Amino acid sequence: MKRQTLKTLLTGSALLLCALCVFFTGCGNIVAETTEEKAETSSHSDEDKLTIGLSQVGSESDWRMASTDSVKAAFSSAEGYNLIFDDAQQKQENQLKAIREFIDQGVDYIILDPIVETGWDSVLTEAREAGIPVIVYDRGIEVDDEDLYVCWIGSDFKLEGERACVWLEEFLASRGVNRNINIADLQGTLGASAQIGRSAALEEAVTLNKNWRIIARDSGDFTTAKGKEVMTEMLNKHGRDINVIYAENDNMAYGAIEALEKKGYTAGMDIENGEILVISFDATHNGLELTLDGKIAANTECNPLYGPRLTEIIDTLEKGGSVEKVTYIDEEQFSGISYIGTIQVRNRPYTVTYLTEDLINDRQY
Ligand code: GYE
Repeated sequence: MKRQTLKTLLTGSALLLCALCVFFTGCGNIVAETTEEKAETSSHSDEDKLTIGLSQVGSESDWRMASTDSVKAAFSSAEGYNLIFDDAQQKQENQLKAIREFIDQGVDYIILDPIVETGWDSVLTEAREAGIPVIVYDRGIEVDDEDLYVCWIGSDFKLEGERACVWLEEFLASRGVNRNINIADLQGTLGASAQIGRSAALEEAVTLNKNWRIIARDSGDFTTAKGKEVMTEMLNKHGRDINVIYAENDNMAYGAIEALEKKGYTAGMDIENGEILVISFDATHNGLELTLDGKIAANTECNPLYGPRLTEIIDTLEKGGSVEKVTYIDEEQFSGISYIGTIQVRNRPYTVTYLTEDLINDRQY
């Protein structure tokens, strides 16, 4: 009886144990299911999101930071994107690596702001083989097969340079300056389309204006620090012989101004009295403040707000629409002087906006 009871008890316990096991396993299953379900739900909503691999040049300038802020805001998770952002620190090899990683990750789109124009054929062929569309923006690329990318949207950098040079011609004419003009060209990253276009426009202008000469030319890599360093070397060599600094972006202009002020020179428009006239590009907030002060004579805008333009392209593609292969964006030009209101470039008028503090504060970057 006792044995029987024990047996019954044991059997009962075993049954209870089994029941508990079943229950807990069940529970386990329920827990697992719930987690799985959850994972599925969130991966579902993640799946709804487009995954974008974006290869950014670096963080070398104010312009670049504004551009990064713009794309990050536009491709936010709240807007329905899963953005994989890579900062290449101004090295093309880092961009090539990032693009290959995007391909491995199977992103939906690759967006590229290329540091330099050449060297993209192989990696873009790999992207095409993986069936991933590539959108290029800001700086451009040179590839054998234009079908390697869907489209490019960016600035006409040569036109920016032409506008800057025509402004200088008009300014010198308005002041009756007839002397030889010695120019120091502070170039951007060599091989970048922003550098190629802006430098080419200056070369052309020097050919057209017989009394203009480029007496110094070197790359400041679009940064303040390098701009200052290169300008210091140029001033050591040429000193007051330099009349005009053609800085191919605002950050190099800041560096150049710091360098010349350190040596006791003045950045300004009175060339006849030894001031050094600075021309710049980008029209960022600080660049425009210096333009309002007259330390930068004219500042030709390069608009960095690419986020909304890129999401619009992707929206169109997602809806099965087609996009323009090449799109140039409209840009402005600013100066702290009021009397050059319009210039003629490529046979059409371009406005030069007379700056005010309010205008600077109303801008988005
Ligand atoms: O002018 C400069 C930046 O690619 C247009 O790159 C851009 C240039 C811009 O570093 O500030």
